[in-house]
Amino acid sequence: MRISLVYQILIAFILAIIAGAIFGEAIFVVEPLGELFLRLIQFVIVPLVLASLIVGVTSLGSGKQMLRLGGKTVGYFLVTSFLAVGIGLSMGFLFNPGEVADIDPPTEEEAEEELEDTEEQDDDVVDVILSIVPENPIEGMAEADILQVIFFALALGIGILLVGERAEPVKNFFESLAEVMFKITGGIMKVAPIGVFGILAPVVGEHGLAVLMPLLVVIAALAVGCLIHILVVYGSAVKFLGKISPLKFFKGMSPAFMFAFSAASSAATIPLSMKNVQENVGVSNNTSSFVIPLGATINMDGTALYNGVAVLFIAQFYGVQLSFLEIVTVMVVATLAAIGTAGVPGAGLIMLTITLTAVGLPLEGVALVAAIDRILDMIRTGTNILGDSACSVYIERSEHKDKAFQADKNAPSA
Ligand code: DAS
Repeated sequence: MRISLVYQILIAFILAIIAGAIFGEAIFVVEPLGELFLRLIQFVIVPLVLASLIVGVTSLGSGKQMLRLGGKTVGYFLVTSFLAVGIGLSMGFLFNPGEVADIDPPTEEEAEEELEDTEEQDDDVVDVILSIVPENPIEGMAEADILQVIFFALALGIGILLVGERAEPVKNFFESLAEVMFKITGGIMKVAPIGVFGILAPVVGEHGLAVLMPLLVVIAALAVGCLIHILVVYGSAVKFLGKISPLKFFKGMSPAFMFAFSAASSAATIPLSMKNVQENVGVSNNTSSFVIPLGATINMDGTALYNGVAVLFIAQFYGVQLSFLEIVTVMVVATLAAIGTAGVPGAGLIMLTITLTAVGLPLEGVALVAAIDRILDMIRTGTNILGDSACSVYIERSEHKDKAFQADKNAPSA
């Protein structure tokens, strides 16, 4: 009897928690399994995003269509991220995590070293936007800088559109490359449960279950906030904008959600998100190959929501009262900074320093939440990838109207 991928991942997830709790740090012996799996995923991401995005763009038709599509997509991303920060702040006020978490504030030097390794990665929003344009596209691909790969793919796709007929061989090349990459991805996904076990068991082995106690309220506030955002914002977007059943959407996206939750990386989930949204939800390859990679890189609703919760937790913990204007500042900064967050583990923690700085909160607070960042990252990353997929449902309906959600004839089968 074949157990479907989502249940295999779920079983691996539960076994990882049990094994981590039983064997503690000894479970680190399985860490290479997780490392190997993530490397396999990283190996396909750049060629997959490049080829599928070029295929997506070149099948969009006129350049005008591209601009309209990009505008709609980014507009949707900003609105949902802004709503997410609002929900995060509301959870912070509701759960009051800073009042109940009876842990000692980090010492000066603890906070110092925590900040050291986040400082140099801090980019302000202008730098992030400028860095999207690659000085050398090959270097951008070699460094797996997804934003630069996306820029390169968009440029190539639009170039192919503008050249027209004579660029047919280039277009055909990328179409077959996309087909090959999807086939390889499908093969790699078969070992996802082993990868998830190798990623997760050491996390539980290191932190144990007890360490979570004092920060459980922060985790609960984030989890409830993300659940509300997923059910209310994404459920409504899928139902009223995409005009498809939210149940079908959530069920269809569950393997990708489980994987994103376990791996805490939107980038690593791109292949599986695209596979699920195409095969289980019916979003066309054109739409998904544009929206999913872009969303996995610049749309981080879970991370924006986490900012709302974490900023309030730290303010409460240090007894700082935020003014209305400071709350609005947090909402704007967290929404924009979410664009700069990379789809890799731990990126949200770096973004938090931008928001804390914007409202003058003690940066030592970063050291407080760093201890459980991996757990928080799992929740926000799972939310992030659902947000990207919900956007692709809205774009599919908006671009294809009543012809939306047909099984995409020319989609590369996995
Ligand atoms: N782990 C990031 C992602 O992959 C999110 C974050 O760190 O906030 O989406």
